[in-house]
Amino acid sequence: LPEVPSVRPGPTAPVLPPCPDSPPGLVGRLLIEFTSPMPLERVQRENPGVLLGGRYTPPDCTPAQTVAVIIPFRHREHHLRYWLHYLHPILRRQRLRYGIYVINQHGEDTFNRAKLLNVGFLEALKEDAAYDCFIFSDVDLVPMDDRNLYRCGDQPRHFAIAMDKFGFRLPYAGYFGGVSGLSKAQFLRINGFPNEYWGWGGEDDDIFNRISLTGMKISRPDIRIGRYRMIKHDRDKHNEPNPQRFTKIQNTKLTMKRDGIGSVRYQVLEVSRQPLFTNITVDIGRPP
Ligand code: UDH
Repeated sequence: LPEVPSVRPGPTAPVLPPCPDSPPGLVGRLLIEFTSPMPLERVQRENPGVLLGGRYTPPDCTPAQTVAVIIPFRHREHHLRYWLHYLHPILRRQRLRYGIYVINQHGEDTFNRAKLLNVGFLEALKEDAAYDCFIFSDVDLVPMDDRNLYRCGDQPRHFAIAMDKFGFRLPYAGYFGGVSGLSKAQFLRINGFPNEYWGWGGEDDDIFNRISLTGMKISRPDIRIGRYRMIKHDRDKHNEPNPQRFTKIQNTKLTMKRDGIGSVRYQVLEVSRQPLFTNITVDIGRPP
């Protein structure tokens, strides 16, 4: 007979206290630069507490939320290394329970940021149904202050409000680009993000419209805290400005019911759990 290991009731695991609202040990303003080389081995070595797939849970407290960070991606490995290098320690200091999902668009057809974010929402939930907060972050944006907490609140949150490339100001009142966060309920309430913005631009304004049209308001950090450095880059191939974006954002009210998380079609080609993130390569099709 196979030996059955005897399970003895051991000492019960200690119940950790809830994580504090303002995490102790934040450092505030950070020095962010993108000149020193950043090999992935170094980033791995410096983040030993991160589990396979880029998962982390604070060892000393129980967080109120479980956060999925979703990154739209194609051919930006160099940016991703800086992002991981800076963000893992920040998210750890913020005492978040989180996972990092890089949603990699397969092939060379026109890029579609918002559709990739929809895929990230669904695929993260397939991995862990506990995710209740979704942070959507471009791969080239690093916060300059760790008091900019990557959490969800009672309204959708815009984090990247003061980027260096815009002179550390909001470029316009309805700007919702770069880094944003919605709870699961908020995301579903707006039917997720549009799938029909191919190429650069407009999708963030459409998301802003969805939020306003459902009666929600954007919440933002203090302008001194919501500062970001963007890794300088040229325009990518196959992500040209979308000439339809100006008319499309006029029609959110009509399109948001049929185009969103309820209608997204895609095919996952590979899920690969890396030491610091989960890579999901996906075929999202091409513009009609
Ligand atoms: N992204 C990729 N690969 C691509 C295109 C976009 O990963 O080929 C992702 C990435 O996360 C990026 C985000 O989509 O951060 C937004 O795309 P973007 O960085 O191209 O958009 P942004 O508005 O820049 O930051 C537009 C081009 C600016 C050219 C300026 C030349 N001086």
